[in-house]
Amino acid sequence: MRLLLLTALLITPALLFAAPGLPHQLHGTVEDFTSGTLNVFINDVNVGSAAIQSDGTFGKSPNLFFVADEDGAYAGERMTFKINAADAEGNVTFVNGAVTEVATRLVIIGRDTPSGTTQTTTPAPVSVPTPTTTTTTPIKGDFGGDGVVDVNDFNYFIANWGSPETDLNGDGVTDILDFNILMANWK
Ligand SMILES: [Ca+2]
Ligand SMILES: [Ca+2]
Repeated sequence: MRLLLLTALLITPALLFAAPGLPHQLHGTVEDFTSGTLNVFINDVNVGSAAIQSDGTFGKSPNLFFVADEDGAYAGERMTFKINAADAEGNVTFVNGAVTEVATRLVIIGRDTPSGTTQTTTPAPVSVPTPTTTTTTPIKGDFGGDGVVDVNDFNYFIANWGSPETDLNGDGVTDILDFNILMANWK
């Protein structure tokens, strides 16, 4: 019994640290290369290698490429690249379960253009601003102009029934159609 308990105590911590994280899938292009290997490093440790295809791509179907996270310890770490053994541009932050497109190339001292490495990000949803509407047109049916359609407007409306005076829909007469508009705008 005591031996079993001791064994359990020894195994439990190992299980806790062994939880694997989802891999991070990488694919993209390697400038000026049509063969060789793109190596991925985290903290100077080679964590994955992808074959560069004849069209300069890597990680494309059917040669999908994943950086595994067997110990669940890579989230937030920075992945850097080497083309064969030579330093390549850019870095990608490891995110469990993410898919990142990378365009990389050799680091060349004195290259005057910025880094060629890109990381796709899910664009943030565009928030459509609520237009600030200034009510410049008077409320239909507010004949008194006090901002509300109420009994005063109603009385005036009824008094002008049939006339163009309180016509709200533009047909030249005040009738049931205008009454409906009046009711729709009732305070
Ligand atoms: Ca009114
Ligand atoms: Ca009318």
